[in-house]
Amino acid sequence: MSITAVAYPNIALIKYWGKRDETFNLPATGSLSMTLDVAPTRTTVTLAPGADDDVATWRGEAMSGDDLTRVRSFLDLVRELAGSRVRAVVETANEIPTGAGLASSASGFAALAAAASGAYGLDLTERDLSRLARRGSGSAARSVFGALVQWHAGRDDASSYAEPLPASALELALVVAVLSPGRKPVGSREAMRRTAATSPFFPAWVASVPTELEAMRRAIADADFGAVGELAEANALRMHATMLGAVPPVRYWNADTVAALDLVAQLRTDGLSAYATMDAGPNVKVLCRPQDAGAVAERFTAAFEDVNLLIAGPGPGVRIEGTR
Ligand code: 2P0
Repeated sequence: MSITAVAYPNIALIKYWGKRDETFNLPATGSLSMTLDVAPTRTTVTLAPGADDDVATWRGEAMSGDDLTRVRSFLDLVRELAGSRVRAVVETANEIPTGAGLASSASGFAALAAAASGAYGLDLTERDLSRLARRGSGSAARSVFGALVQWHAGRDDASSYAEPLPASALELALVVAVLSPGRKPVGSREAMRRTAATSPFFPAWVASVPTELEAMRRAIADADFGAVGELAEANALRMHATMLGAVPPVRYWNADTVAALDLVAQLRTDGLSAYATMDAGPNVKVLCRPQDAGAVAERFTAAFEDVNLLIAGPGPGVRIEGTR
């Protein structure tokens, strides 16, 4: 049995930062994101009866170390649900440009959850697929669905899942400006843990997110682009402020980050409705209306000698592409 699934990355407008429970990957707060239409991950899971252990490849090369351990632990979860001891071969590839700051773990675990649950014969609802993907990586719970998605923090494993927001007339584009490729100094998992454990600002973050989520839901329902942008930018800055309060501080920003944020502010002064968001890295992503994305990209090209740009719109949820 062999199943191939495809999933896309997502970018949070209200961020997930901090866990309440590490075993079940329960977040401290809810979050809200847009699934993108660029940089998919394609994953095939093939059952291998008789094999001693799981094998995984990424773009044809054998995975090892922590990456392999994470895939195996995830397959153990699926096997537990399916009552199976059969090992598997996992082949995965993504088109995410290295260092683009688009987390590959979200698309990666959404695709793995769909392919593995299918290969092991689990017939999951989308909600249960989202819960399963969450166990691999929190943000993967959101990539199960397309376009605008909310992940409910929930109280426990059963109640922490993502679901699509009601249809809205809001049109969004995201310009990803990659100014600083290369590995980040602290991975997001460790940075999150440190922030929750040591930042005196973390309780304030947890207390403020529910109100921000409500405001964001309203702004989306009203298709109020300006309100969506303002809320998203403020939320991203608050997430980073919370990290800066950690001991030792988690600072992803560099000089290019500040220059890019200045440029986004300048775009607004110049009458272009654009707002910044950032994740666990130094790169800045710009939210704008689809018809403005080209102009935003041009301003980045003009301002920075060495910038790679990616323009994304809303993309689909995870789908099964093939069964053999
Ligand atoms: C988000 N990020 O909401 C936030 C904003 C990064 C910054 O979700 O430990 O890889 O696997 O649950 O999902 C990155 O964290 O963390 C993330 P785990 P994940 O998109």
